[in-house]
Amino acid sequence: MTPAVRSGLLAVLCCGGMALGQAPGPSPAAPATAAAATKTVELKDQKGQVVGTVLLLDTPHGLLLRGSLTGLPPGVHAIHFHEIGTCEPPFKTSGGHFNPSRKQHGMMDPSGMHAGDLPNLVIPKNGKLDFELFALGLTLADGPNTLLDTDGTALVIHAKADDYKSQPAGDAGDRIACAVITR
Ligand SMILES: [Cu+2]
Repeated sequence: MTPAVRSGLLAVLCCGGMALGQAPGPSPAAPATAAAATKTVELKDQKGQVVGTVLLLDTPHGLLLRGSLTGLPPGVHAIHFHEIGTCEPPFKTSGGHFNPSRKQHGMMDPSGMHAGDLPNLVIPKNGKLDFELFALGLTLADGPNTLLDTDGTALVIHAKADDYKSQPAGDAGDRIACAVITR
């Protein structure tokens, strides 16, 4: 007589601890806030007279321009960044507009605009104007849109308004003031 063997089988379904994916710890170092690059440039007219200064201030999105003008003729005047950093009167040596991505001229052109295109300045009767402008995507730091490339760039003010659409430069007329932007 064999004692009945009761084989009790206890199946234990165990909810094994689910491995919790461990998220990587927070990055220990907060991003360093580098001091913004700035540069101040001097605008001169064709006689070599200083007619203004412009502070170029690098931001995460582009360049902020803070300018102060005296002695230029009143009215609406185009202002652009041009592709070469020389200002010999009549300032043709500064070349065409700064245009590293080979676009058409003008904010009104669907295939535009030049990186160096900016809105017009409106100079009052007394010739004094403080202004701020913003150039989206431009920088003083290294990269394709830097104003401080090997030959530099120039900031140029024209005799007439930019119509924002005529090729290649907005029908803005003569170049009446120029500032060299180089390292
Ligand atoms: Cu121009």
